Amino acid sequence: MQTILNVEGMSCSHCENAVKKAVSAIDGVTAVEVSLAGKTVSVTHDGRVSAEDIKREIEEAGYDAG
Ligand SMILES: [Cu+2]
Repeated sequence: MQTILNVEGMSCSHCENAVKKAVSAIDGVTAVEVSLAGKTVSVTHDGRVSAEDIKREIEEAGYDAG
């Protein structure tokens, strides 16, 4: 399964890595691609993970996801 979300608030590669790290830590996530320029995160995951789970992790890391 793949979920693509918009991420607001990333301004540098550190932010990009912070989002990648936070989302990668979710149980059931197998791949994460973050685009700083495109303000998106593309997440490959299994059925245990919902878009809400991903959103929550990104928000806990300090960014806005939608
Ligand atoms: Cu940054």
